[in-house]
Amino acid sequence: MLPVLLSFGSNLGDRDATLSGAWQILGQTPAVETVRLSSLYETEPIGGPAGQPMFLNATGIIRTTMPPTELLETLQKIEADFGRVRSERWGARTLDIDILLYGCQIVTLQKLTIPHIEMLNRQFVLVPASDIAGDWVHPITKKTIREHCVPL
Ligand code: A4P
Ligand code: MG
Repeated sequence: MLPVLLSFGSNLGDRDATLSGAWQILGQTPAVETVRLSSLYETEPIGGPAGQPMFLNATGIIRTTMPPTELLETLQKIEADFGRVRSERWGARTLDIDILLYGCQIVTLQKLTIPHIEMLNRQFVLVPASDIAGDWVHPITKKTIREHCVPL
């Protein structure tokens, strides 16, 4: 079982229910053990079209025996299950789950880059990650998440 740091984001629908529901489903997934979920943070949208609703962001530590690509597929299935609401924007995604860190492994595949390429540039990732994984060392920079999480 390797520890994996995940990020969760939602800015459509019942964001709270989506994030806690996704965490619960992960806990019921074979080969996955949920360890700890951060607090939920309401954050200004970064990038994307203007006028987007606020995000709710969190990070979570799981442990899994799944290899990275299989975990990605599992997470994408959970996104699909939770991430779609029936509204005029039918099909809009309400849940994004990214793999931030997978133990201390570095993965560079076309469909999967670990550590997540943008994680160090994003306060909405680093702040919740510091909550639960402050001592985790980024395998490329060799610095801890806490060291990367510089208050603005
Ligand atoms: N992919 C590659 N590496 C990874 C990885 N480590 N984890 C690929 C997960 N996926 C990874 O992602 C597109 C593709 O990235 C996947 O098919 C996978 O093969 P996606 O989630 O389907 O699509 P996306 O949302 O367009 O891309 P991405 O990269 O998840 O979006 P971003 O860049 O993360 O932006 N502002 C705030 N405040 N909070 C947010 O959560 N999120 C975004 C989404 C923008 N602004 C935000 C937030
Ligand atoms: Mg994603």
